[in-house]
Amino acid sequence: MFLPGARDRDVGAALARYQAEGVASIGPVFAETWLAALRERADDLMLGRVVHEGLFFQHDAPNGRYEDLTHGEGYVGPSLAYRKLEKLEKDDRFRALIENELFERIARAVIPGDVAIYRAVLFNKAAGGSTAIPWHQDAGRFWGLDRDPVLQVWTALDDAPKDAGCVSYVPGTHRGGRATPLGGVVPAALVERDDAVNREVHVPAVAGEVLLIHNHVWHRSGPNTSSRPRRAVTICYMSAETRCLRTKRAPRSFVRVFER
Ligand SMILES: O=C(O)CCC(=O)C(=O)O
Repeated sequence: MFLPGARDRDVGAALARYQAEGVASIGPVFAETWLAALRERADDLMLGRVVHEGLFFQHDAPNGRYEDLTHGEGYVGPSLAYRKLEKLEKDDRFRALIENELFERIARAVIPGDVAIYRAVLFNKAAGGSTAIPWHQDAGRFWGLDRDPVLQVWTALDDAPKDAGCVSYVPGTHRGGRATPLGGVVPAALVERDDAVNREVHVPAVAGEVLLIHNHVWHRSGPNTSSRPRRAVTICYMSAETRCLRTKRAPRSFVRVFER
């Protein structure tokens, strides 16, 4: 799974940067054979060649506009233009990624006690199209939890240069907490007030590179204008004590991944 030495890499400096800036790279971590296996599985899931009950799918909007995405349609047939797949923990290969020893070490350095995941997501940007993701935070009432998670571990399965829609962020914004109580998309007025576009830092990544992303940092990603797919997996780790507050349906319980 790992590049030589990567499993035991010292991540102290990256953790300090993540705490200070809100995003930090720990560099390329995964070997090409493992990345190829994950890319193959991502495509097999989108094409319906591997099926897991309960996997969440959201297809890209035909016009590539975030505002025009449809919600609740799920799997709409074989296509490599799904924007997002969730519940990757149902898949054995992605489960192995979620539970790898390096990610465990990182999660335990940030999160006291037993660790669960809020979500494990494929963010897919099909070649020559796809949807830009606007400035957002991954927290707030929208997430329906009794506390906000703080750690997302993002892995590039393909090279993700700027023209393929790399992640970008506004350094330090995580220290301001939630931009709105609701969370999610940061309202345009706040983006303008805080001059986000001029403070934006792009984080082009190579295949196998891993980023630590604080849930409160303002981040976004552009469309993929390149001729290659851009697939990435993000895993949100949190304390296993985190409770779901939703009342309209039965509260969610979260998959525990690292227990003492
Ligand atoms: O991979 C991307 O394009 C965006 C990732 C992201 O926004 C997230 O993990 O919340």
